[in-house]
Amino acid sequence: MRTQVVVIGAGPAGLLLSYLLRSEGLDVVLLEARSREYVRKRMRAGVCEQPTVELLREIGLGTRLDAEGLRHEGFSLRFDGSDHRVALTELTGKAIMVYGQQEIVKDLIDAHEAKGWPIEFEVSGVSLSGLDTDRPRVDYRDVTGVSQVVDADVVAGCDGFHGISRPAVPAGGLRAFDRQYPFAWLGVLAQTPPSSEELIYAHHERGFALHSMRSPELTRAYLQVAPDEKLADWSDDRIWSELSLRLKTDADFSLHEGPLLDKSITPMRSHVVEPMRYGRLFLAGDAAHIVPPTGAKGMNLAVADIRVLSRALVELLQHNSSELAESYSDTCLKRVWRAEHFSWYMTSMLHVDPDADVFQHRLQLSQLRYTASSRAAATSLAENYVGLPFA
Ligand code: RFL
Ligand code: PHB
Repeated sequence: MRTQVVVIGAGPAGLLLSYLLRSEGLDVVLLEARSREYVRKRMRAGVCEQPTVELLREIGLGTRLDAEGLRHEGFSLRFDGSDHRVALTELTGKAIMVYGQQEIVKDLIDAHEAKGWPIEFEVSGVSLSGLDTDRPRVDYRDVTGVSQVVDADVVAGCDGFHGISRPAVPAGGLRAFDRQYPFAWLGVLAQTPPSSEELIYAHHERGFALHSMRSPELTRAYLQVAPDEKLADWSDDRIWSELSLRLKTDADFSLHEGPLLDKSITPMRSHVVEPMRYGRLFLAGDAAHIVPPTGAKGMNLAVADIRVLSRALVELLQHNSSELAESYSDTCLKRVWRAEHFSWYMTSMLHVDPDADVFQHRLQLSQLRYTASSRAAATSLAENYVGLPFA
């Protein structure tokens, strides 16, 4: 088989890239290891930055987002027993949209299917070769187990943090930057109306808690736990009582409990590789960088990478101009490092570090009080949270 671009991975990054390239008339093969049903149901991010929302509208994918997404103009920082609202829209003129990542994934899959653009689900044994030539090759087995070979002009590694694209780069081809955090998030989805109209990021001596949502009927919440925590040790009752302790206020906040539909534990890590390219392999999204979820940046960074990459590949493959492809990594890494810093900052300000001493604890509370009381500090947080402009 011969194609222009092989995209590995049908998460938000791979699906969006395939959609944008095919809309420009490029020939794409899109490969995904998991099944269609699994990908459509995989529960992850909830917050879309303003630039993400604008891009999805611009490319004709804003209809369901605007009908079902929840526009939020602020969120609460909860500490010392009370709420301190970060007025996102008042401070920046922008807002965020609570719209689940799996809804964006569904919209992108539906858009592919409506146009008759194939996605190969349940492929296995994907391997890359010839990345430093101008004719890279991808070998894989299709859903029926038959071996396939594709010769391409470019391979886009959009296969997430545990994919095969990044490890396919020979030793010395990339430099990695890594930070592990001494905690994880236990996330739940509950069949109960949210207990607050806005997100609540709570700092508590027992650990961080986040109250979020997916719809007027579905609550999403997270608890800071130890990295080696076992899900089996967390009964529904224990989860609700811990959430209610950490989200307690001096006012009359009450948590709406309900059946838990999903529970999972996610370790927290920061990781970046430089450059986001090796020869004809371009890395995008979680394949190139991950952030701890506290700043709600991972999916939004993936979207930002793809906006830059899609233009670069159209220029390269349709107009034989390599300028944007050459600057792809540098352009993206500026935004990536801003988001890495913001995510680290939100994480450090809000979590209880088991290794921190009382001095660090006092610094953390001081930072929270400053953010809550200074318009300048709150504006800095808000402009990062709603998303800095793409360009
Ligand atoms: P994905 O979504 O991991 O997709 C990669 C795809 O590649 C497939 N794959 C392969 N396919 C073929 N061959 C192989 N060898 C393959 N290996 C893997 C996988 O099956 C998958 O379909 O990466 P992508 O597209 O870069 O998207 C990144 C986002 O998923 C991620 O950054 C966000 O979910 C992070 N994140 C959040 N981001 C936000 O912007 N806002 C949030 O509010 C937010 N909250 C979160 C989050 C991530 C979380 N977890 C579970 C890590 C909350 C949580 C709890
Ligand atoms: C979510 O709703 O899943 C969510 C919201 C905000 C975050 C992370 C996750 O910072």
